[in-house]
Amino acid sequence: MRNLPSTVTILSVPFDRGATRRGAGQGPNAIFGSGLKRKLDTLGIPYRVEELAAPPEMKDEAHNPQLKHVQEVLSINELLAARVYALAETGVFPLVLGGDHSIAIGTLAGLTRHHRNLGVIWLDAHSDLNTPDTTPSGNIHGMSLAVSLGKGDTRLTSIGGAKSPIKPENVVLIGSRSLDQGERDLIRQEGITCFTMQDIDRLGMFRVMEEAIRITSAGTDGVHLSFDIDSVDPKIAPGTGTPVQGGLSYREAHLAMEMLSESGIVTSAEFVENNPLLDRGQTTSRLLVGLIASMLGESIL
Ligand code: HAR
Ligand code: MN
Ligand code: MN
Ligand code: MN
Repeated sequence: MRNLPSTVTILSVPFDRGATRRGAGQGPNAIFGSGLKRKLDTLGIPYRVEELAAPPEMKDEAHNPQLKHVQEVLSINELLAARVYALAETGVFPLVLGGDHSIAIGTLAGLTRHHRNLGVIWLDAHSDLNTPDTTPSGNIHGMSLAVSLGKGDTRLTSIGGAKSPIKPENVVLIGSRSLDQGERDLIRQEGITCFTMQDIDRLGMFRVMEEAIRITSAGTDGVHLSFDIDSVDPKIAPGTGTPVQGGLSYREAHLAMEMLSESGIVTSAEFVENNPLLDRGQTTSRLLVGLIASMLGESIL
């Protein structure tokens, strides 16, 4: 075992209004039900658990089909940003359990109030780089990285108050295989490093992760891991709302977590888009417990 963080605060965020399919709101409970606490006890990692209550469903006065459920998304992410900021200030490792990926808006808003120059590793089948102008769905979980780069609806980009937005050169996307045209344009325009599944096929996960670690740790004052479970192939992680074929294998996903742990660069993490209503038994939740353990320092030998 190596590089165990000193204390972890698990923030459970049972929120799923950023997506079309409901169920990711039950993701955190499913992960606990699959033995996360037992696993952390075994690893000897001290932790606390907090739950952020999801906001009540709100009447959307000015319903915008390009920005669905924006009131609820604003409300949960303001709470989350404040909590993550406070945790980062005290030096504990924030481990956020989602919830759909729209909660990355709050996590990153809180982190960038503390870290002036944060690196971000975004493992996802998607890039979540849409804006209200480019979104094909209106779902805000497809916009969270764009918002964190300062692009999109100003109510979303100003969550968490004054902070330094993520710099595109500090972001690395890994596992991408479903990108919309507006997202491709933004990746090119901003010069964001993107390791697609084809890159992983060609270079291997080991080299991709070496590069990702190098890029996100160069000159930064912290690195956040944003792990969307749909980065993993739906054959082994079926419990997710927008599955895309041709994803990471079990070992590729674990190797990524093991290398991040060995590198010692990761200062916060979130695991999102686990939807137990779509899972095959506890296949996906159990996989997540294993991946979180690897990221926190569990080693094979
Ligand atoms: N790109 C599509 C959209 O914007 C799908 C994004 C959805 N899914 C996620 N995000 N799980 O990673 O609607
Ligand atoms: Mn710090
Ligand atoms: Mn995502
Ligand atoms: Mn995704």
